[in-house]
Amino acid sequence: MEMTFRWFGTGFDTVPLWKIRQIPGVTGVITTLYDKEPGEIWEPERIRALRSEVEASGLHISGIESVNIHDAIKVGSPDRDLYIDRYIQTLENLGKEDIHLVCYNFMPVFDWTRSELARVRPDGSTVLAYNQDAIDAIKPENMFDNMTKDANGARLAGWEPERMARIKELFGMYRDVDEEKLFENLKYFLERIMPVCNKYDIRMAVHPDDPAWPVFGLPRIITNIDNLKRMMRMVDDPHNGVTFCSGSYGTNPENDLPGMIRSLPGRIHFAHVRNLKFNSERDFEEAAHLSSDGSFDMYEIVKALYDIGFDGPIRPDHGRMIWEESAMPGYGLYDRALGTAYINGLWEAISKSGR
Ligand SMILES: [Mn+2]
Repeated sequence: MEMTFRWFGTGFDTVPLWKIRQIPGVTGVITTLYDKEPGEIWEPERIRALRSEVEASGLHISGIESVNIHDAIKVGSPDRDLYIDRYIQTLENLGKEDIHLVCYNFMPVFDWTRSELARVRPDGSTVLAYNQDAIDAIKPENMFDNMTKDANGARLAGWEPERMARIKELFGMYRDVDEEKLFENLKYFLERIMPVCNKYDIRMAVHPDDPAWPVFGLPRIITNIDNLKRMMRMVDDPHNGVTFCSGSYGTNPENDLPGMIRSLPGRIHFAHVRNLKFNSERDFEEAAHLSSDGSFDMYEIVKALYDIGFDGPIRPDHGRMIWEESAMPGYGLYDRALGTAYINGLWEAISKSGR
């Protein structure tokens, strides 16, 4: 594995590259052009400038999270080919800059969803949390206000104000899209992009839906191992792979996380490692990465990645907000740096005990 850290880019991230460079073991960043709308082409000059900036700090670009997918592609509307052509052009431009990993998601309307962005934990830290009853009480059109009120002024990925202003139109677009249709449209998209992925050796890594079940009556398909296997079979190319995000799949306690990892050898291209604490079946909050702070066995998760020979980028995922840091919720420096050190420690111990 390669230890990496998510970085949203200068002007968007509160954490500068030089601080990331000082976290032991981190050699790469997972980054993006945060101002790009889904459907826009990423110009070679912009990608080159991003690459130069990252490399000047002594790091490199380990992958892109994310190149977002236009709704026309997800709903399969007649203009989807135009947007797929643009996506292919972006992939080509990334490939030419020696970038070989792209994370994306296939969630309708809403990206990752939480009911709170700053729930206070017993130790005084704040975390993102999800309560099903609270979500059930919110109208979809009010989700944006709910999501952004505790965002410390940050622009949240997937919750851009321009997008949320079109919320009713978006719901209309997805009216006739069910799970089957979503699978079909994903297949169509993947089949069209595989040639460029093969040409430049770009690994596509779909991020799971978070939480891993339908919200607001919208279908969600990247939720469990059966659906993942179906997706791998339907476009059976090693470049069609997954982002294994423990925190997202783990929202459903029926997902056996180490078991899922072990059944996807060669198809996990990127790993997000974090922990959740379940307070009840309908309520969870994000926790420190340490196993004992949450509900997951982080040793077993990291060991499964080690055992399948995982060689892609790994990154700590959402951290708690601690030590009076003010940052995009989930994306402060301190707790993610602690998470990095912990994952590195698990990895070293596992690799040495296997000798
Ligand atoms: Mn994730």
